[in-house]
Amino acid sequence: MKFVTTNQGKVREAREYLSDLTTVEQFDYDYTEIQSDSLADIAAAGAEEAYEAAGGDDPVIVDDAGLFVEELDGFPGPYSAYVEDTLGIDRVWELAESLADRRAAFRCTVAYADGDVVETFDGAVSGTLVTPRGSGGFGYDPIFEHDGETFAEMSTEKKNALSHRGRALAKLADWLAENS
Ligand code: ITT
Ligand code: NA
Repeated sequence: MKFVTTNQGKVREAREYLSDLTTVEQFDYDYTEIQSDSLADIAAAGAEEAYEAAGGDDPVIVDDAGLFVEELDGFPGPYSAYVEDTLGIDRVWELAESLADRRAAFRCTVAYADGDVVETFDGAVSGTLVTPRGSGGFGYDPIFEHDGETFAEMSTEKKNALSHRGRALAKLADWLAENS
């Protein structure tokens, strides 16, 4: 299976999760992200496009994810990559520090396409925004704390066992086991 993404961190996590079922090869391609509030709609449209772009032979997955801050009505959500690229997580933390309520969630939709079907699998995890800590993971991991540890302080195994992506990949793994 091909994981169509520009993000190696996502691939590392998916490999760890799916290695018993299938190989996961990165196809480094920036699929078109449609403008939508729904990660599932973005991922499903992306998977269809990515399947063709990747050659139309192997099944593909794409993963659209974001950080949803409670007090900001879910912002940056689907715009998380743009916010990370323009501000960086240190400045996101400076903004979050001024909030009374620092609860947030990571959400993710993994979409699978094989030329016949498109299936989507959602995952979410709640946490709190904190001063950056840790050097593992990627993206917003250093400022996202769950149960006393930031995601950047956890091993990949531990993050996968708890994370939005791990939960979505677990659903994909169950579906693959039943349908392929
Ligand atoms: P793609 O090529 O797969 O799109 P991307 O990094 O642009 O890679 P998204 O469009 O899904 O990914 O944007 C997600 C944003 O949320 C981006 O800023 C990521 O760094 C961040 N993000 C996603 N999953 C994360 C995780 O598990 N931990 C920390 N940050 C995460
Ligand atoms: Na992207």
